[in-house]
Amino acid sequence: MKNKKLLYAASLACMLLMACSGKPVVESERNLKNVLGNHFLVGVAINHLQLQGQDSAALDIVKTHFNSIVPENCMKCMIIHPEENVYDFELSDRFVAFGEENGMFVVGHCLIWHSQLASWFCTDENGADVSPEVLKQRMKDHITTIVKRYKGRVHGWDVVNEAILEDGSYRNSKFYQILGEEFVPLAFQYAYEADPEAELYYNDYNMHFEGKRRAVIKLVEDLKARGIRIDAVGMQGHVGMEYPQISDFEASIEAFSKLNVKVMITEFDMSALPMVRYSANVTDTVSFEQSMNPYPNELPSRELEAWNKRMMEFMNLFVKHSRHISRVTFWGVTDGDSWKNDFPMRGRTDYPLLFDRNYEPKQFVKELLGE
Ligand code: 9MR
Repeated sequence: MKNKKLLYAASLACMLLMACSGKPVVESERNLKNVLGNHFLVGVAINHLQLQGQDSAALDIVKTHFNSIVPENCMKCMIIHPEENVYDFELSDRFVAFGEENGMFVVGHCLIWHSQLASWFCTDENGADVSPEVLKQRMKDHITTIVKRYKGRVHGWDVVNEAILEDGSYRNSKFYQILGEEFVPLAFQYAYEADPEAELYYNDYNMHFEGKRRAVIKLVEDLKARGIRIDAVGMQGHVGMEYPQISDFEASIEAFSKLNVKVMITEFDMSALPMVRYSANVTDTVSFEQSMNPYPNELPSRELEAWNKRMMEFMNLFVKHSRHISRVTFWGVTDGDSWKNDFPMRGRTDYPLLFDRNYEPKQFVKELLGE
């Protein structure tokens, strides 16, 4: 309740600020980026359809409510760098241009990730693993080419994504197998050299697990001790109705806040469906079961109310820690866009985002806007 009041007070202060600055407060300015903008950037992931001009209604929402964007898929290795000497910048160019045209804080996602990695990246012509030297060179070429292309235009990069497991051990990815833990500092160093002005982030899901929390703290401390730039820890936040406990999530925000880096909530969505898996690792899938898809037509009002309430609890948590949290990004615009409809079980109907399938704001958004 106290936090809720805080949120309203903040939004009121924001309105007052605008009024005092001489800028008229018109109806169209009651949007998320104005209401939350004095706490943190309000971001959203942009998908292929939007970039290809096939979903202008979603783009209108993006322009109205958000001041930061991240590409949901188009900068992933498989898409942007499908073969060793082939880059495909078509969609990423459009993505960056859209951010620039709309004066947004543009985030690049993601430079080094075990998943959606083009098959050539870690193997030689016989399919065997490349040597550490070759992999370092490939990482350097990949990072340098992409980061330099958007130098000064992409403001922050998810440099390394999902390198650590819940128990705190390193994921046994090809990068880890060939280079050991060293692939992380190398990636950050290459990114820094390509654009010394860009912010650089480590990004992961399930950051509320104690083991992962500890390992990420160590990762950040080690980079800093070696004088390697890291600006933020990105907590993805693919959460559900039953997980995680907000107190566990908060413990990680607090722990990362003490590291002298920013904290960012980078991929927030909240599944309204029964929990199947808490992992956000894209290969952790299970086969479809009707009983796990209880709301194929609409989310019943009781469940919707519970979803709105829990979203507000998370938002209040972010506002409470906004001295350290510099950005909160949602992983898609409408429920229809969400990867959660197909993960971890393909073919479910989920309701994890701020706008429904008719592009209407959920009650959570209306409340934030004071409606
Ligand atoms: O939402 C993304 C989905 O459309 C893709 O199919 C999938 C694989 O590339 O990646 C999803 O986004 C992931 C993000 O890039 C990294 N963190 C976990 C996200 C959900 O899997």
